[in-house]
Amino acid sequence: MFESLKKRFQAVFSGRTDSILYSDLEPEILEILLTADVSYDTAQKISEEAKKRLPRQRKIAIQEAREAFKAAMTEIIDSAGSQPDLLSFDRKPSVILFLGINGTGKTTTIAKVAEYLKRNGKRTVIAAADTFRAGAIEQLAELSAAVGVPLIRHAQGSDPSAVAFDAIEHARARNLDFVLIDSAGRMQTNRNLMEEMKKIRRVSKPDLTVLVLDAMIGQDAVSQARTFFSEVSYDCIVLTKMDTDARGGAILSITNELKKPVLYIGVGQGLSDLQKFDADWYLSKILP
Ligand SMILES: Nc1nc2c(ncn2[C@@H]2O[C@H](COP(=O)(O)OP(=O)(O)O)[C@@H](O)[C@H]2O)c(=O)[nH]1
Ligand SMILES: [Mg+2]
Repeated sequence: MFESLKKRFQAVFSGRTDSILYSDLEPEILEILLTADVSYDTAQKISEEAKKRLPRQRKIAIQEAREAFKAAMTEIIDSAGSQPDLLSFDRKPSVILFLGINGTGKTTTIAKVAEYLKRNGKRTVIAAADTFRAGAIEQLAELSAAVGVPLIRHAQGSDPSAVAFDAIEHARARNLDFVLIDSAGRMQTNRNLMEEMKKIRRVSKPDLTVLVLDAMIGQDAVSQARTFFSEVSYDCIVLTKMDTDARGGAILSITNELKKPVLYIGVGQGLSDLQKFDADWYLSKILP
């Protein structure tokens, strides 16, 4: 993952023995960030944070510049707040609502999270509340069967909030730990769908609302999150498809601009291809 990004940082930070001024490195660093899908504002912010940590006029060793740059990126990621820990949720049932545009990986992520919870001894039910798209309910039926967790489903076209409500009732009656609610992808222009999403939230009163974003769309993920979800709040983000040729910078723009922590990253299509996002792991992947 992110090999090309690491290679480019390697060219800046490795094999240099002379001391330098940070300002001499700055244009190159900014360019690398921009080509890795970091937004202009976020790239500037990272550079400013790095400069704050370094002397202005004095030349420094390259290692010192690297440390300041790394600390700047850590600061950006940390500024989004800390991640929730699902295993410490103790309300029964805890309700998690998943939102996102069609195709970002919502349904797959729900199956992965259900699998993760099951592996950790938690009992879960899934609500097939994407009743809008043909095939969505069947897809979830297959996935929930593969994981081995129950699915609450109604007919296609029925009220998604009613599905969510039934799943919560199902969990209450059986003392289950989690309800995971799928939802239909949103069209910005479709007011009904926006209202539907608000209604699901109102009815299900989620303990956690997760926005699923696709890393392949890079910088657009941030504007998508802004425009589509300006009316419905969410707590944290899952960034999917990090295993594809995603250039890796989206994490920095998302945390800096949306100020929501990344909870998980999707690293493949399989049920176990979900990783808890870890800033140290990420930085070790992109920096030499
Ligand atoms: N490579 C890869 N593919 C993924 C990942 N997450 C989801 N997908 C694929 O993306 C496509 C859309 O996923 P789906 O869960 O149906 O998206 P939804 O419309 O948001 O529910 C499917 O082909 C998934 O297998 C991921 O982390 N990596
Ligand atoms: Mg879906």
